[in-house]
Amino acid sequence: MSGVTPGERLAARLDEAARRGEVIPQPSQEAALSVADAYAVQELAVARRLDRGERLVGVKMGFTSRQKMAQMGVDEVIWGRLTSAMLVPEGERIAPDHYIHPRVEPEVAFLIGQDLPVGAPPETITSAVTAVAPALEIIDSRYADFRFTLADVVADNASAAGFVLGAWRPVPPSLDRLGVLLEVDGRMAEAGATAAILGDPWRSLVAAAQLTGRAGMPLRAGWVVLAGAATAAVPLCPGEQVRAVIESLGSASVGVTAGSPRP
Ligand code: OOG
Ligand code: MG
Repeated sequence: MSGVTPGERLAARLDEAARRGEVIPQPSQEAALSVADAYAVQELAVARRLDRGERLVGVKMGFTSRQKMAQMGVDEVIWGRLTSAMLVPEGERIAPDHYIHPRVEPEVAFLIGQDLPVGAPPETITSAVTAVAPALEIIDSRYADFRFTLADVVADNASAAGFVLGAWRPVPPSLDRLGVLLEVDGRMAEAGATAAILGDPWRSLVAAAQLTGRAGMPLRAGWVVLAGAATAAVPLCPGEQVRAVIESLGSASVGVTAGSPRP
């Protein structure tokens, strides 16, 4: 016996797939995978990144909007881990060859100002937020055509690949009625509103604190929480410039270099 568990083996395959920009088969097609097991695989896969020197810098929420649930064919909110290597500086141009089939989506980001105890009440959770920012999330499923079950995508760290933060700003009085635009090369690709995020992005923040707390990973000072996409995601293609604009919060943008064609 090698002593390697099936969860560790799957975590290694997912981690390698992300590093190499290669797809792997959906785990659920090979063996039964519960959502709880999938979160354990996610933790193991991200631990490999941490072993290479990346730092945990926050969490991302997934499927907090009906648009995303419908686009991806799932019906439950999930979460994933953000690491330091995933942060793409605002305005940067990224190389497309690094990804498999990246997509981009507009999000609201929260900055956590203090460590949160497990089981903190919603008021404590919301008052720990010191700033908010418009954000872009780059997602890149390690499965062909972004096809997965809920457990598959949880194991794959909720398709996390990168994120871009616009300027942090003080917490506004409310966040639930802000218009959201996703622009590609200056043209509108998707439009929506922050209300699409569980009715109010604050609900997503509270859910993030509760879900991660229950998993023994409560939110910490300095962490970022991505509340989940306000619209469907769009493909991120070589040569493009993408911008998320959130009413009264500002914008976050990222470019993609022309890149080299895939072999
Ligand atoms: C999973 C990630 C979902 C969101 O904002 O809803 C997500 C996926 O769509 O592949 O990040
Ligand atoms: Mg997202």
